[in-house]
Amino acid sequence: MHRVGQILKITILIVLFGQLVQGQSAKFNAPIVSEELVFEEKEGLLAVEAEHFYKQSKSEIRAWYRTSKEETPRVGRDEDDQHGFGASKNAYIEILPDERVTHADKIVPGENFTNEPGLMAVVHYKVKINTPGRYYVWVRAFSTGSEDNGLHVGLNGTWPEHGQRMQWCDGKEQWTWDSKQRTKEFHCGVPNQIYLNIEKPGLHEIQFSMREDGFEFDKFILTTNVDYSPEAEGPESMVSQGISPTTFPKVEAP
Ligand SMILES: [Ca+2]
Ligand SMILES: [Ca+2]
Ligand SMILES: [Ca+2]
Repeated sequence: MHRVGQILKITILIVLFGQLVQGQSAKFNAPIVSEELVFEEKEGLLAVEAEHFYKQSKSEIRAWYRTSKEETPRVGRDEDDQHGFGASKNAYIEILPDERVTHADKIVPGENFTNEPGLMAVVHYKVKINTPGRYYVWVRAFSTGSEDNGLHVGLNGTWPEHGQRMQWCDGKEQWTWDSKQRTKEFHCGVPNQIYLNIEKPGLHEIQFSMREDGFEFDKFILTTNVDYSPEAEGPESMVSQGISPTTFPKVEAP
């Protein structure tokens, strides 16, 4: 009887601990900025931290989870280390679980991959555009193997052709800026083909959606300059209205 009691006690503790961890992980997919927060473009340049989305949608099968010094989501399979070190503002978001880790793992469209934009794991950002025009989109990503390196970008709920299939081949094992579109001919992507045409000044919404699970997303930039190329953590983001979120604690080098 005594042993049964002990086993029961341990079982209850394990279940409670599991729920605690799960509960905390679930929290890491909640927005940390309010719906009132709007980022602003100035002189043809806009920068936004990926972790500053105000909303997620289509997150039933895959969702974005935040990682920072004190926050490590545990949501199913995720085999690589965390990469908070070197991330802009010491935080990033990742699509989890990551079920397709290597080329050997089977592609399951609608689950671990989707070539269709806007279908799965969408993050939304509010921005104020002062200068209408064509904006080239740059994203800072971290990929460890041959996978986890595709994303889609859209505008005001639409997913134009030139926001589809952003692709990274260079810069493995480090935070890497890129702006290339994967095509049939060029699997590693073509430069200057990822852009959004923003025709009117004012409030707009930028969305990103999953192409590959396990994608790690630090920050994005919109620029009207076709020759622009971001360096290091990129420019600071500017706020048009609302309160800027607080910065996460610095992450030491692994
Ligand atoms: Ca991962
Ligand atoms: Ca993956
Ligand atoms: Ca970041």
